[in-house]
Amino acid sequence: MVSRLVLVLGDQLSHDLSALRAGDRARDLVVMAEVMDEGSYVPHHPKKIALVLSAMRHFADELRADGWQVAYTRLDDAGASRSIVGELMRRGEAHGTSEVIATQPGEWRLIEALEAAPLTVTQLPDDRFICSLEEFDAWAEGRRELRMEYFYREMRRKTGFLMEDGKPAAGKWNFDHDNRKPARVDMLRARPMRFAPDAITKEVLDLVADRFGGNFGDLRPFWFGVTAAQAKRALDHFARELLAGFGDYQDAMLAGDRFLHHSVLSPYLNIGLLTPWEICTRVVEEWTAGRVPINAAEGYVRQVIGWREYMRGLYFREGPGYVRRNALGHGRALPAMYWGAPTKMNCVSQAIEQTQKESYAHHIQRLMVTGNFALLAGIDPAEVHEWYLSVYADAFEWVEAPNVIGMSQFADGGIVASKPYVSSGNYIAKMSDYCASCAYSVKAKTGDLACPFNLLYWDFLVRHRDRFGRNPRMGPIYRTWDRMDAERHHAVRDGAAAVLARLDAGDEV
Ligand code: DLZ
Ligand code: SF4
Repeated sequence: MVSRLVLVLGDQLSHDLSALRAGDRARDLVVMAEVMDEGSYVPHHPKKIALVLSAMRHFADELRADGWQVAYTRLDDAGASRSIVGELMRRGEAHGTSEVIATQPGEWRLIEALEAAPLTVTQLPDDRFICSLEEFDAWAEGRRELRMEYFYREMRRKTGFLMEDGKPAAGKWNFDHDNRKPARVDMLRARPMRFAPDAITKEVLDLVADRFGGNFGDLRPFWFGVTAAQAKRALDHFARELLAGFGDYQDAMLAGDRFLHHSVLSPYLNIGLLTPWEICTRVVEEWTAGRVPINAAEGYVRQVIGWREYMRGLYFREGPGYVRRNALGHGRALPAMYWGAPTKMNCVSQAIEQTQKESYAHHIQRLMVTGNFALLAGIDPAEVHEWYLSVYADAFEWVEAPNVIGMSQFADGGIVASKPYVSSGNYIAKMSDYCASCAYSVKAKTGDLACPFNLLYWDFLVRHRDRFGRNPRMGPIYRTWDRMDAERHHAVRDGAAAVLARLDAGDEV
């Protein structure tokens, strides 16, 4: 006899999940379900689907070994329904209960589905985060501006990470200024740890190839870890081999090196195989032992306890309508190159090719290449949001939407970012080796060879002058434009119009 169902979703694979803590091994039944609705609400990258499904199957085995009864639905099970709620109802009917304990999902869509279900569902807070939603709201309440930096300092104080006698370690809160170095190709640089697929993963890979083989993205080779033990090994490897250079090179991009010093731990963290405490404890340990510089440890800890938690707080604070915001009124369709069609822009081509192969690109590729281009070209932010949610293995809406709608596309009108993250080709030229082998010239500001980022940058600023012209941080940029002569103005705007017309016609850019 089962008294309640305990729901565990594909990104809730943590043994100390609030729903599991509230459940009773002796009387409750854990429900885990591979369902088509979750596999297809956006066209997920096949690697992302395989990661989630294989990690779910491994986690279910761990729960059984830990004494839980688990009702696990495989995607190809006969008689299974399409949705999480459908599976809860089916299991409930079979076991004579309509009571469900869940941990609040990371997406409004599912929260609302659970609320509307004809079941008695208790949604417990997801406390696998440093900051609770109540705590975030209390921090945000009454502030004119929500600045990540101040939130981050609160989280440093709360956790004690990199704190000495109540003060920030090494005398400063933030060492970002040191973290902007370009990088050189280094054949000896370590790579993120790779894992060979075991029998469970191999079975999942066949299933995903069969059901989702038409989605954008390469399924194989598949090398992600799929258990907490593997994720821990990947963390340890990162801390020992790569962390030291993480700070210096975190914004660098190289055609021949997809990962540089990035940890690629976000897919594990965001499905629950690692906790923020575990990661930060390990990173701080390396700094305390004198093995990594402060700018590396601080930069990494800031991403985890600062930025990531701040994104989550905002997503839930802003409500379900956030993903539909479009403050700049952008409506252009997402160009086919985002789904792998050819482009002559080497930076975009490199970022998208590695996205296709790895289901991963690092933050500057996402923000300053694909995100920057979409914003400059005036792409509909809802389409941009859906693309990022689809293609990245670490993308779940609570973290992806504020990064894309807010930070990258300025579609929330300035809640996350105080000014739009736009740049000409100069930034990409400085931080990468992409421009050297590009069909365009980053030095050319006008003319047929001009880098499209150079043309679209000014065109964007002029189009949106009403909104940004009075922003004190953007004044100098507009003054630079005003100093250019009329001929240059025409050449830039005509060049930009030609690029946009090619995009609209579906021609290669
Ligand atoms: C992303 C994903 C995929 C592809 N498949 C499943 C699934 O079959 N079953 C499941 O429980 N969860 C899956 N997920 C993760 C959910 O989409 C995720 O829990 C919600 O989007 C909330 O973040
Ligand atoms: Fe990208 Fe422009 Fe550089 Fe080409 S020249 S790689 S389009 S920034």
